[in-house]
Amino acid sequence: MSKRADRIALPPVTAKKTNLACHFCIVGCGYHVYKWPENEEGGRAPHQNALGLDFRKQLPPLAATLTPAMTNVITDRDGRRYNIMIVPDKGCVVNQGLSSTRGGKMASYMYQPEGLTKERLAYPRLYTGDQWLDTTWDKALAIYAGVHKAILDKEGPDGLGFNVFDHGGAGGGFENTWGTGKLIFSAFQTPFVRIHNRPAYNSECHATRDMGIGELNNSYEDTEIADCIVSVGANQYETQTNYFLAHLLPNMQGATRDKKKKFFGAEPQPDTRIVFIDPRRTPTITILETAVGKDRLLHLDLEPGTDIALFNGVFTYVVEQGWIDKDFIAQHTTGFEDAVKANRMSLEETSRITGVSVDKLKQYAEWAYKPKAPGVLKRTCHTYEKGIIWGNDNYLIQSALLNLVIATHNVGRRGTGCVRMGGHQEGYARPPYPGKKMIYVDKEIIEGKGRTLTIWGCNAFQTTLNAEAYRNAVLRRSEIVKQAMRKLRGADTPRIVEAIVDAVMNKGGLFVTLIDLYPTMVMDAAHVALPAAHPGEMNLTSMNGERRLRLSEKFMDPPGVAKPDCLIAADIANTMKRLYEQEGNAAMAARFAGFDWKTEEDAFNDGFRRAGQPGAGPIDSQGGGTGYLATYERLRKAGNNGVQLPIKEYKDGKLVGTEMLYTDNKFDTADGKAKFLPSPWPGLAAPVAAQKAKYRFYVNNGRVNEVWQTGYHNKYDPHVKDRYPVAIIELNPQDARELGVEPGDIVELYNDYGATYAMAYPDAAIKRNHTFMQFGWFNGIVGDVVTDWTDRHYIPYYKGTWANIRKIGGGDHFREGTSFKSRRYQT
Ligand SMILES: Nc1nc2c(c(=O)[nH]1)N[C@H]1C(S)=C(S)[C@@H](COP(=O)(O)OP(=O)(O)OC[C@H]3O[C@@H](n4cnc5c(=O)[nH]c(N)nc54)[C@H](O)[C@@H]3O)O[C@H]1N2
Ligand SMILES: Nc1nc2c(c(=O)[nH]1)N[C@H]1C(S)=C(S)[C@@H](COP(=O)(O)OP(=O)(O)OC[C@H]3O[C@@H](n4cnc5c(=O)[nH]c(N)nc54)[C@H](O)[C@@H]3O)O[C@H]1N2
Ligand SMILES: [Mo]
Repeated sequence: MSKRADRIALPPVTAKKTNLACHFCIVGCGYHVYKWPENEEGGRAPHQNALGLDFRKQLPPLAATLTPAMTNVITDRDGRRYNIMIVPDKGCVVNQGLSSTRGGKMASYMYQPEGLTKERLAYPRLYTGDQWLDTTWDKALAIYAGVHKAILDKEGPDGLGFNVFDHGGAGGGFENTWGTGKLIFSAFQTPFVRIHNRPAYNSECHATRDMGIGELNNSYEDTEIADCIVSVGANQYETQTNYFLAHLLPNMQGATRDKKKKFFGAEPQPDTRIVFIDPRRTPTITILETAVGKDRLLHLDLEPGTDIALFNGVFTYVVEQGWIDKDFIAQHTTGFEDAVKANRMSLEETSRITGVSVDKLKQYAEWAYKPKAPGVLKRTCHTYEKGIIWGNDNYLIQSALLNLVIATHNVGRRGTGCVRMGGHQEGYARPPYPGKKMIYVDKEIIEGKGRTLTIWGCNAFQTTLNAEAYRNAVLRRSEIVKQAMRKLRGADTPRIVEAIVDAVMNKGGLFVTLIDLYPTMVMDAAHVALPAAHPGEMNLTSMNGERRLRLSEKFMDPPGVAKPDCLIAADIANTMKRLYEQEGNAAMAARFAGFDWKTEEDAFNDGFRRAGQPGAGPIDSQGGGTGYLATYERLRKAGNNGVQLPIKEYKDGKLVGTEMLYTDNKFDTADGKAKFLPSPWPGLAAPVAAQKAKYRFYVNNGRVNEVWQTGYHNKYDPHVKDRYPVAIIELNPQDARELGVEPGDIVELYNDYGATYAMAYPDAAIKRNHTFMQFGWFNGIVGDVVTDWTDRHYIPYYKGTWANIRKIGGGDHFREGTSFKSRRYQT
């Protein structure tokens, strides 16, 4: 898409129309795709274009959201070229016609051999020692399977490493998590696996699950009808944009009063209030202040990493005030008294630790938990994300928060809930993890363990903790394999396999495979690269943050010979199976059986649907039960509104879902009772505290609106790359002056773990000695200065590290092309 495009071709009425849930975040906004031959165009009269809009006169405001970025020209495998237009669906209850700056560019990010996405992997590639060469699937699979089989035979599966996505949307969906999971856990049976965003195979939510409460337990509608919203470590405007615009904001603006009446009748309806718990003044906070004023908004700008103390103090206070649901606690929970005892903390002590005044703590407690009339509990919806998931002790923070939520019965009632805001959409369906205990995979790789590493739809080079040390180890070990490959001349597959196996078994090498859309930074270490397909190029089901399952339909071909991940998994399994059959090993061949899928629908039916069949037992607590009711055909009909899992029944031609979990007060514990967990304040972990003692700046980090994750598409998009040529670091202007740093200057961050670069972006909203750095960007990797400390389940504290900053040089050329206006819209 050219930067200067100012004209949009309209879809003719004959355009093919399909559904697509945006794959750029958990919210999963509904979009419609229109596709029609390149040389055709619809007319401006409403009956002449597929949008049914009258373009002969000026459209009324917001009648349609249409930009050149929502269009593209694509080429299918038969060589035919088509226009595509991907526009938000007004009929979708999730986004109601809104589009984010990310989803609104989906069309631009579909494959175009001459355009923005031209770097996509289209063919399998083999690193021959000194050069990447395109090769065939057969050759690449033969080498991959040959190496894996040799290691499996020699020493079993423990050294077969995988970094793999576990989610929905792109790089996920039920089809692909099932395909990869079945391959890795049932066929290879390796425990040496980590998830895309953390260094082990585990949950982001151990504590809440131990307490019996799954993390996606309400609907976006509950945010619309809540009396109070408590947002903890989440920046919804930038990270769940249309959840914020279509659900949170309308409630704060009073636009949902009628809905509340419908739900709650005569129950008192106080003006909605919101409490943000975040060390940083986020764009979400400033935008909301601008939209609805400051009176009903409270920001608890706590000291980094002190959430546990904050929740314990407020829990103690709320219990003392009697603002709890005693009957509910008595009948449906266990462990209350122990938690009260273990977590007791006065508001004065809480204030001393968190830096939040006693008055503000009381205000929070009153807004969120003080009954709205005698005996009438508030309906408070708690939403949290990476500020505490990647916070100072994930397990204890979630315990502390949930204690407060359970005591005040803010779960299982409409208008309440305690939920992750979420990252990607979800699509989890996998056999159980085969390991006896979790493994800190990254650390073991650094220590020289593991023989192979398949990096599948993720990129730890840019996103892991202690990232510089990690990259260093992987690059060093992969180079040993490259050396061995470099010496080969005219070698056939067995000889190539032999050389690789020798390098990894005897010389400390690591054989690295990338399965991705793009040749990412991981290519620096890889030996084989396999091209994957993403939504739109395949059929894919995933669920959003309110468990809404949708089918995103295929509307175009993937580039070259790229394939859906589930079918790549099947190819790997089938190649392994053939190798074992050839040597007459029926037992091992059987382990790799069950992958005779022709399409992604076969993978869906094998995984998601079978998981839910009566008697088979649920594989995933959120998808299980009655999953067999879901077919592609029914989901296609359910359109962008889909169905909220778990599915209850199929009635009158419709799938019937579940809006809220735990309305029956039966929780996911053995005795069905929600469980309080003691979570006393532990302080900062020693390695983190050591950085804090030694270095000046708190290096907070996370997302910016325009960029999706590692920027795998964005880095080729001038609209985004010119805005963020280097990862930005927001810092206080006074601090910047002291460092002699101007906006746009390049600075170095360094501490005991590593060093990286960033582009200075001073903003008065950032406190003295605090910073906020864009995470995951290819040019400036904050993970280089993140410590290797994790909680007991190997959950990192990505958000908390400290570093020094020094100026590297002037950024004149960045200043010319980049705006340094505050990213916080303010009046
Ligand atoms: N310091 C710090 N570190 C963090 C975080 C933080 O807040 N701070 N956040 C963490 C979190 S929450 C996350 S989610 C991670 C993100 O870390 P990653 O998951 O590693 O980052 P992504 O960019 O989402 O990686 C997706 C990769 O898969 C490819 N891809 C996309 N779609 C497909 C597909 O359909 N198939 C295949 N095979 N590949 C595909 C993309 O090209 C890209 O290379 O980072 C984590 N790391
Ligand atoms: N635009 C955009 N949207 C995205 C993504 C993206 O890459 N770009 N990625 C998606 C993914 S995978 C994820 S996981 C989500 C993440 O969504 P969010 O969690 O909303 O985003 P983050 O920016 O990672 O971090 C949230 C907040 O944590 C705060 N924080 C830092 N330390 C602390 C602390 O000690 N206590 C508390 N209470 N807060 C703290 C930060 O100041 C920050 O405002 O976003 C999703 N949406
Ligand atoms: Mo995430």
